[in-house]
Amino acid sequence: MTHANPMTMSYANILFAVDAGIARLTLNRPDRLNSFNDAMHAEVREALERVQADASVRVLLLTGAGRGFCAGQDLSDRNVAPGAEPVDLGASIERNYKPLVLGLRALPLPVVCAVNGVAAGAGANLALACDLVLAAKSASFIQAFCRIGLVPDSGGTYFLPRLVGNARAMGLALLGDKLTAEQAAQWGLIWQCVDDAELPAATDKLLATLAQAPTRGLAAIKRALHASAGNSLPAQLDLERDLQRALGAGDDYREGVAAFVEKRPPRFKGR
Ligand code: T3D
Repeated sequence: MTHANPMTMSYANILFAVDAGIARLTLNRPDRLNSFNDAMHAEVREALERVQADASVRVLLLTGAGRGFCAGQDLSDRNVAPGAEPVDLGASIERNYKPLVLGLRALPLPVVCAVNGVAAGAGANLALACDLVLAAKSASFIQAFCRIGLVPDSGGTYFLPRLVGNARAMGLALLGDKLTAEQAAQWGLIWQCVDDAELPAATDKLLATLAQAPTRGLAAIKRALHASAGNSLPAQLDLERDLQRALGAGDDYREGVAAFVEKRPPRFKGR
């Protein structure tokens, strides 16, 4: 499907385009397996601000160029040689990784991650911060932090135990072994693993579905599921009530019910 006004923005370290309700953000430093430096972080932040500000966007895709998805922080970007001045990694997290993860989680639309190759370090946890993760069979997930004396960041210590339980989270984080995409899907770390050749078509199909969906309703589902980890059952029931009340007053709910009654496909506007 082609939109009347497809929009492509020019960046040095990412590709970003909006078309037909779909925003596509591709990490684009393939010679470094799309690892993050400050410049790439800044471009991703700006692209996410565009997504947030553009009411026509109904779904966001995050993926990587080349053979990798993302290898986390660019380890060649700073001097950490023995004897060098210590670097403040906390400042890097505060400035870059924390806003990135929180920004993706807070976006009021579904975020799809198509993991096209290896996802290591913060790259693995960036994928887990997305709402639906598809991965090519040849892709893998590596909690590489322990190999360089660090702790999983970008939400790794939050997502892993919640997604796969403590035993598997400990194994992944303490050993830093490669987890294949197939195993990741079997463990419930990701939504789906598909054959490499099928990843583009499977991703496009998912994006097309989500771009036609009742976006405001999906945003509420995302919000409720994310809130459930920290809520009691009564608090969660209250949240569901409040969200349902707001959605029940919306156009998409009326359209969904009308379409059901009239036995026709719904035409959701995302409101
Ligand atoms: O700001 C902060 O530092 C705090 C935040 C930290 C967040 C983090 O993400 S810390 C963890 C950083 N990431 C890693 O430790 C992963 C490092 N990479 C790897 O272990 C391996 O590259 C992979 C397992 C991901 C893939 O292995 P392989 O054999 O498929 O590829 P390769 O040959 O290692 O990498 C290909 C090229 O990409 C290579 O460059 P070359 O030799 O062709 O010129 C390699 O150096 C480069 N590359 C891969 N990962 C990184 C990288 N360059 C810079 N930084 C990287 N993270």
